Amino acid sequence: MKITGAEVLVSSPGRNFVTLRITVEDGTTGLGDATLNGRELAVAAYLSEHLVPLLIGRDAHAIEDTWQYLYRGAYWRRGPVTMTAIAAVDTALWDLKAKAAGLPLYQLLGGRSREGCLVYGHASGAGLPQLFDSITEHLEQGYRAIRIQTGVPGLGAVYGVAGGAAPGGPGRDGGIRYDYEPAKRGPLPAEEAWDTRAYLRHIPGVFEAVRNEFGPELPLLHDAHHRLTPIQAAKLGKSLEPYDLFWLEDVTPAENQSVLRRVREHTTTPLAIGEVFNTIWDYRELFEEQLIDYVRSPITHAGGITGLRRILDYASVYQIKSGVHGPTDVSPVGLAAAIHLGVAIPNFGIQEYMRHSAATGEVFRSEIRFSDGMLVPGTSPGLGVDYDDVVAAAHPYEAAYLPVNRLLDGSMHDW
Ligand code: CS2
Ligand code: MG
Repeated sequence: MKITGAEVLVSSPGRNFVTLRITVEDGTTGLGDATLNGRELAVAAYLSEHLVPLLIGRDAHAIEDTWQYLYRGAYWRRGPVTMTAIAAVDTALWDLKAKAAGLPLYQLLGGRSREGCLVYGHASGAGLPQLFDSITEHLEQGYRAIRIQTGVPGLGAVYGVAGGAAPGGPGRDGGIRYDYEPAKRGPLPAEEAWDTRAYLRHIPGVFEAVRNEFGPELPLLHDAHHRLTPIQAAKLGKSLEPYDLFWLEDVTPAENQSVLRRVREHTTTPLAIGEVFNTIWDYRELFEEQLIDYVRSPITHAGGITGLRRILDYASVYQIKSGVHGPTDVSPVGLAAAIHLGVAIPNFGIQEYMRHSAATGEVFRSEIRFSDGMLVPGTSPGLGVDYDDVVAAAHPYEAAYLPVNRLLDGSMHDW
C-alpha cells in the first residue's frame, strides 16, 4: 500500500486546526490530527517541509518502522512540535490500515473492552450561581462526570472559566452555554493575572458548595493548570480530600517529576498529569514511583496511537489509567483516535470531552457519538472521520495564542 501523496490542511472553523491527509496508490486516504494550540503553523511547516517528502513512496502498512524512522531519523528528538507531527502521520497510517482491513480502528487495537468511553465535561462559572447552572446543564446533556473551574475573587479572567456566558442564553453555535476557548485570535497573547493564595483560599469552599448542592456521588475533576509549587499543590490536594475528587490535574509543573513525591506525601487526592508531555520518557519517574493516577497525554501530542498506546501499556504495569486530553484543540480526528484506543485498552480511566462547535463538525464529519455519558465509536472502517475541503476552505487560518499569566507583581507565571 504505497503512499502517493500527503496534504497538510489548515482550517479555522472558530479555532485553528491542522490536519494531515495521506493518500495511497488506490486513492484511499487517512487522516491525522496535527493541531498544536497557538503553534499550529510550526507543525504544519515541520510536516510539509520535512516529513511529507520522506513519506512519498513508503509502505503505508509499515507504521512502526515509519514511526521509528521519523523519531530517530530527525536526530533532534521529542518536543511538542516533533511529536505532534509524528502523531499526525501515525494516526493517518492507522486510519489507512483499518480502512484496508475493512474494520473500525478499534478492531485492530484489540477489539472492544467496553461499550464506550466514559467522558467528563467542562462546567465553569465566574461564581457559584453560574457554576451550578453550568453543572446542571452538563447533567441535563447526559454527562456523568464533570470538571469544575471557577473564577477567583479579586482576579479577572482565569483558566477554564467561560466569560460572558449569559445563564439561559445559547452557547457558541447553540452548544453548551459555558464552553470555554482559551486561544484568542489576535497578534499577541492575552495577559491574565494570578494570585495563588487567593485561589487556595477559595477553591475548597467551591467544592464544599458543589457537594452540598449535587451530592457525594458525582465524579468531580479540577485542573490547577500547572500553577502551584509542590507544597501549595500538597495543601490543595489535602484541602480537597473531604470532597472526594475523581482527580486533581496538573497541580504543579512536572518537568521535574520528582517534586510529585512532596505532593503524594501529603494527600490521597488522585493526580492527573501529562497533557503537555509527549513521550514515554516524560512519564518514567511518575510511573515507577506511583506519583500519578491518570495519564493525560492525547494521541495528538504523544506520537500518535503508536506512541500513546506504548505509554498506556507501561502505565498499566503500575495500575495507572488513561485520562486522555480532549479539549476543543484536539480535533475530531484526534478525539476519534482516542475513542478507538480508549474502547480497546485494559486501563481506560476517563476521556475529556469538550464539545466541538457546530462549525467544526461541518469540516470534520465524525461517526463518534455521545451516548449515556460516553463517547462511542462508529462501525465504518478506519477512524470514521471525513474532512470536507470545501467547508474548510471557507475558514482560513487566523493567528491565535493561548494567554500568558503574570503574578500580581507583574512577574511571569505558568498559565
Ligand atoms: C486544559 C486544556 O483541557 C484541559 O485540561 O488543560 O484546555 C488546555 O488549557 C488547552 O488544551 C491548551 O490549548
Ligand atoms: Mg489540563
